[in-house]
Amino acid sequence: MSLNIKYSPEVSDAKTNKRPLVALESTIITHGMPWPDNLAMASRVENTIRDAGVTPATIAVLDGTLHIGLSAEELERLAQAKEVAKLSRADFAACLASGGTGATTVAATMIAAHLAGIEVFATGGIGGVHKGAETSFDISADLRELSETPVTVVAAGAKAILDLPKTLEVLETLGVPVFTYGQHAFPAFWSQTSGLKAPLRADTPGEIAQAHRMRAQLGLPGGQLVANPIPTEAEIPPETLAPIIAQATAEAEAQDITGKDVTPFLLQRIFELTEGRSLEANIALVLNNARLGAQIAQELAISAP
Ligand code: PSU
Ligand code: MN
Repeated sequence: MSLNIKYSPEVSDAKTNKRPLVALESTIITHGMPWPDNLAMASRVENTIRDAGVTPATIAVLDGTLHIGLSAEELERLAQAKEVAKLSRADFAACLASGGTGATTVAATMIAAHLAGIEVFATGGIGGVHKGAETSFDISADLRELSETPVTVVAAGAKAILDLPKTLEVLETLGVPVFTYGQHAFPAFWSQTSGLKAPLRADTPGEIAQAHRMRAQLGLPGGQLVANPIPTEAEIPPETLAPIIAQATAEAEAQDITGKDVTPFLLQRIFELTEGRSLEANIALVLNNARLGAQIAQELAISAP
């Protein structure tokens, strides 16, 4: 059996004419936000990229076909779907082989983007090392993917539901370049700073594109993580979030939530406990990342090999 890939017309056109593209994940739509805000977010993100003169490619598996770019109808179907698989590196191929439908995480989106020749990908937050990982061993496959697959990922750092110092340590061990954009402090998703210093800093999209090209010239296989701080007006102070995160994490433990259910459970509880404020912030930061992703894609297009 062979892999079925379907490119949307706009993605196919951009590829033919060597115009810049930005990949987008779909787990953020199916498992990261509630309906109908998820669909509104996904369309706004795509339009933000189009407004910058770049083509968006939202990636998902629909009935065993890998879609690179979705139509408005396909996007809506996915946003409304109930029992969609959450696909990472481990289960991506099995879903395609069985004709299933699934949303791609950061890891699976990187694999698909690379296959489609797309070098940059914008999202909200990446998976990382969970709190208590020293006993649960819960470390997202996103981290290893960043060390393997040559795609530059723009995110707003990682959520404070994760153990951020350990996440940065693992990224360093795996040899993943971690840049913060326009500041030294590593951002914490809903908050501009986490109290940690990022290993690298970039102030222009051009620097990020050049570092991406230089890695390839060194023969290094992986990608890069660009941590772009949430815009000031959308930020939620860490003091406000700390007790909410503590509560959500305790509930996950009490209810024996494990494995790939952990992240969606925590996101949903934090949404409820902040009365929707976390969602507004999440949407603002994804749009901000889409803008930066589009700028990096334009710079990469100038230096395309
Ligand atoms: N973090 C977020 N929002 C998300 C996710 C993570 O702030 O939607 C999703 C992404 O798709 C990410 C995945 O790749 O969760 C990580 O899941 P896990 O921790 O199970 O690897
Ligand atoms: Mn996990």
